[in-house]
Order: sequence, then structure tokens, then C-alpha cells
Amino acid sequence: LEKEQILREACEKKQFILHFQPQISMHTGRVTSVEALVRWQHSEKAIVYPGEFISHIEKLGLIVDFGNWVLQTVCEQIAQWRASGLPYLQVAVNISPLHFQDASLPGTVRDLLMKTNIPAQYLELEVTESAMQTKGHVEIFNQLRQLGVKIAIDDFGTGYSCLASLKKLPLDCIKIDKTFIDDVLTSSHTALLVGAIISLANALNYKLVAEGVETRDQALAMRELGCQIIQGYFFCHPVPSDQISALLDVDF
Ligand code: G
Ligand code: G
Ligand code: MN
Ligand code: NA
Repeated sequence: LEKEQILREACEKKQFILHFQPQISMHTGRVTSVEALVRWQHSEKAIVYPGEFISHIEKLGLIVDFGNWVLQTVCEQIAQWRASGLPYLQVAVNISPLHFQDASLPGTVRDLLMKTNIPAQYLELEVTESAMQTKGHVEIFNQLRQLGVKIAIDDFGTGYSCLASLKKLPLDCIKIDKTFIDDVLTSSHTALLVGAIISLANALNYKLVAEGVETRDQALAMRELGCQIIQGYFFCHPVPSDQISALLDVDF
């Protein structure tokens, strides 16, 4: 109960901050986009990671308000980077399956895009395969795509019906789960699977991002298999927004 009170207060007092993790193009060695990752800035020293609090926010019924705050903060950040002279930068935002069931999501996104005046293609929503099972998701999907917002399937390969989720709806991006990258060097079976997923993404004309690449050898193996975009600690950890500008100048 105490934890609930603390979380409720954190929501009210806006103790959340966003960090951004670059996604690197294997063709150019440059940052193509970033993923927004929330952190709870508890006190001056303590940072709490979302694995510890997102599910509580969901249980407290606060996830729509919370997710809308994340979306608003991201849209404002995209506008701010642009206003400071940088090119538009695409930002991927994690959306809870519960938020994805909320019929007001497309309208909220439309209003935010209008208010911040950013082109819709710079906002990418990451949903997991479980969001593809929620009630009313088809309508919400279609409305979001009509706005021009991009949709990525997160943690691809870990859900129980990833091919079904591809069959159902047109997407823009597949994010191969870290568990595949973890084994790609040690299991030829996994390497074959990863190659097949990459072929699938290419055939469907979807962007493909490899997540959780931690070593040079993993990055080289993924590039060898045809992966175009890599995200992971090997290239860059999630960082505060004021570090992004310098990273846009780096040749990775
Ligand atoms: O940053 P970290 O590895 O601790 O993130 C853990 C999990 O929290 C990931 O599964 C990620 O998708 C999720 N997460 C991070 N930021 C957000 C957010 O803004 N909203 C939601 N709903 N989930 C997030
Ligand atoms: O579920 P989702 O894909 O949104 O989770 C992304 C999470 O993975 C982020 O919270 C991020 O901090 C974490 N992450 C990103 N790169 C790496 C990595 O190379 N290794 C590990 N262990 N985690 C990573
Ligand atoms: Mn994600
Ligand atoms: Na993921």
C-alpha cells in the first residue's frame, strides 16, 4: 500500500524522466532514431528502472495518464531538438498493451502532433505481441497508421504467436528480441532463425532493429546476417536528452 502511495505521488509530482537510446544504421554508422526509456528519479541520487514500476502503474489504473505524459514529453522533445537546429529525429515510444486498448489514444496522438507541429512519421509506437490480442486494437491500429505514425512490434519472437501478429496487420518495424542476439554467436540454429526473420522483414518491407547488442562480435554477426539497424550497449546506453546532439555527430 505504501508503494502505491509513493507511485501515485510520483505520477502527480512528475518525478519521471526520459532517457534515449540511439539506434545505429549499419549502412552509414550514424544514429537513425532513438528509443525513449522512462526512469523514475526518486531523489537526487536514486534512479529506478521501469521493470520495477510499470506493472504497478498498470495495476493502479494510471497507465493511460502515464503513457500520455510520455507521449507528450517525447513530442515536445522532438520539437525542441528540431528547434535547436538538429534534423528531425525519430523517437520510438513503448506503449503498454492496456494503453493500446484505450479508444482515445489516436485522438490524443493526433492532438499532440498538431500542438507540437511535428510530422507524424517521427513518432514510432512500440507495442508487444500481446497488444495484438487486445480488444479493439485493430481500429486503434488503423487510426494511428492513418495519422502517419509508425508502429513497431517490440520483443519480436518472444510472444506466443508472432506470425499471427504479422498476418493480421500491416506494421512498419520489427524489433528482434535480445534473447536472439544473446545466442546468435553460439547457436547456429539461432543464427539461422535470425537470418530467416531478417528475410521476412525484408520481404514485407519492414524496418528491422536488433535489440540488446552488447559486443562487437554480435554486431558484426548481425550485420553479416543483413540486419540494418542495431540498438544496444555496444554502441550506446540510454542517455539523457542533452547528450543526443553530440551522438548525432559520431561515426559509430
Ligand atoms: O530501460 P529498461 O531496460 O529498464 O526497460 C524495461 C522495460 O520497461 C522495457 O520492457 C521497456 O519496454 C519498458 N519501458 C521503458 N520505458 C517505457 C515507457 O515509457 N512506457 C512503457 N509502457 N514501458 C516502458
Ligand atoms: O522491452 P524493451 O525492448 O522496450 O526493452 C528495452 C530495454 O533494454 C531498455 O530498457 C534498455 O535499457 C535495455 N537495453 C538496451 N540495450 C541493451 C543491451 O545491450 N543489453 C541489455 N542487457 N539491455 C539493453
Ligand atoms: Mn522497446
Ligand atoms: Na524489446
